[in-house]
Amino acid sequence: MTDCVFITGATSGFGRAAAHRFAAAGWSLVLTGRRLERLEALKEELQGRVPVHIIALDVRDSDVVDAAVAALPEGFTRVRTLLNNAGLALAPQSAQHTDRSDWHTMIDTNVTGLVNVTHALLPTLIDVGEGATIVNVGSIAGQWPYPGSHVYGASKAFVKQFSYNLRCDLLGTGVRVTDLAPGIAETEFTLVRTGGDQAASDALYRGTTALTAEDIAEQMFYIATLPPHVNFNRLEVMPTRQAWSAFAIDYD
Ligand code: NDP
Ligand code: 8X3
Repeated sequence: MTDCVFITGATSGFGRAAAHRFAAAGWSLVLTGRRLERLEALKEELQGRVPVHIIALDVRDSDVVDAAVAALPEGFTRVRTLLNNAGLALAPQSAQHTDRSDWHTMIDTNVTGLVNVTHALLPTLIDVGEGATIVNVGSIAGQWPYPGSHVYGASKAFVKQFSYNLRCDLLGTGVRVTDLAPGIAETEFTLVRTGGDQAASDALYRGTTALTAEDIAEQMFYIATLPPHVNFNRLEVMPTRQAWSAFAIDYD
């Protein structure tokens, strides 16, 4: 039986690139996201090479997630790697100028959605045991503060600590957990964050060299195919052309 990867947020960016990377290595794919047309197009592209099962779902809905996992068809039930990748940032302005609903959407997606999928797939991953892998997509924003990160960065700090805590509880099961924490990467992320402002997204990436979705997909694949006795607890990766900034000081 081929290895099987379950990818959330496969309709764009890292998740879509990961679908291609794991397909290239012959893995069976369970691809999820809300946009069915994109899932269908991806399935069309990849199903000649590997088995592909698509599920249009919103990770925020635990009942839907549980039902989707319970209904995985034969050939897709032995999930060996979970890529908890679905997520988003909203409201790049300062906290005091944001809508509370945007905060809720980030928490519901990046925190609640991620734990929903994890909870649904944990019994399977534990059953697979040695070599099973959970890659939780965190962010440099979960470690380092910056203006406009407010709830987004806090949600990714949750991802980091949840990953570490899972490691404690899963000790002895063989299941690995990694907080993969990228820096700036060019995907649809900034388009979503800015409410569809293509010019703002283009401006952020123009004139520098951001990470690509393929860079992150390669790291996901690397983490998932390490020898079973090796666990990366956290992998933080920035492009060479990104670093930290100075402390801000409020002068008179
Ligand atoms: P994209 O916007 O390109 O992709 C985000 C994916 O998440 C889409 O496939 C989207 O699918 C899915 N998604 C969003 N909300 C939901 C939901 N409620 N239910 C199901 N799926 C959902 O961004 P990236 O590929 O860049 O982002 C992937 C992850 O990487 C995110 O967790 C992000 O926070 C993180 N990240 C991104 C960085 C970057 O600079 N790009 C850096 C660090 C971390 P759909 O809309 O079809 O549901
Ligand atoms: C997204 C990366 O640099 O915008 O998680 O925080 S960054």
